[in-house]
Amino acid sequence: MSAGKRGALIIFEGCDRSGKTTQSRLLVKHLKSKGLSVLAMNFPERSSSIGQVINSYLTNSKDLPDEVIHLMFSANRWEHMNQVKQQLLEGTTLVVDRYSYSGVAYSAAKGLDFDWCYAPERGLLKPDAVFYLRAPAADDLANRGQYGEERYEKVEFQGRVAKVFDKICSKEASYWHQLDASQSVDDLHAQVAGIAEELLPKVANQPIDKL
Ligand code: T5A
Ligand code: NA
Repeated sequence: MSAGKRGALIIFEGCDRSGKTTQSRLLVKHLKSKGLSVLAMNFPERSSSIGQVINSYLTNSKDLPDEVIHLMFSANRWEHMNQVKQQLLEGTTLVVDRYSYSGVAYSAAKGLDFDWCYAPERGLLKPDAVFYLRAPAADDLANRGQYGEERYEKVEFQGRVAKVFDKICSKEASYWHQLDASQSVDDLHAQVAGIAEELLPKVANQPIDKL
């Protein structure tokens, strides 16, 4: 990519086991094979001190009030924003497994107010594209590998999370791409790769927006 052209911020969102990690890895590999500068990231980023608290919460070894863990997930994104911005400006495309929308969806599904949940996300970098891997029914993903080991992996709760993602998807339709998560890995990847390849040259000269 030539100097002065920025990379794209591409997010994968969806319920637990919807295939985000699988698809983000395939997209990274695909874009690299085209000679592009691309990096994978994921939130929560569990290696920082905040990330370690989040990890102990998710693995059920630590309990925290809903509001507190919500703000920690948000802080975990904020602590990486300078680095993300710099990489985008250097021309690197970032493929990110979960972002602010997971933050809002999981907390709102617990009963916290939607606008309250969204407030700490304001000012974070706005994605150029969100791939929303949506399962046709809440229990479609429950038989996928290792479902049920972490805190939120319960069918009824995932159904509520999906409803919040659906609401955000209809509001943010201009850059959200809803894809059927029950398709094969290869079919999904073909759709994702096609959209991403069209997107990259389009955003290269656009300013980076904020949420
Ligand atoms: N969270 C996260 C918040 O509450 N607030 C926040 O702000 C954030 C960022 C951890 C939890 O944190 C919550 C949400 C989560 O509950 P995580 O680390 O992203 O978030 O969760 P993981 O457990 O790593 O990942 P997921 O469970 O979400 O799984 P993925 O990445 O969606 O799915 P993937 O690709 O690992 O695939 C799961 C299984 O399905 C198979 C795979 O081989 C694998 O076995 N599979 C398919 N099978 C059939 N057809 C397909 N198309 C398939 N694609 C994958
Ligand atoms: Na994942």
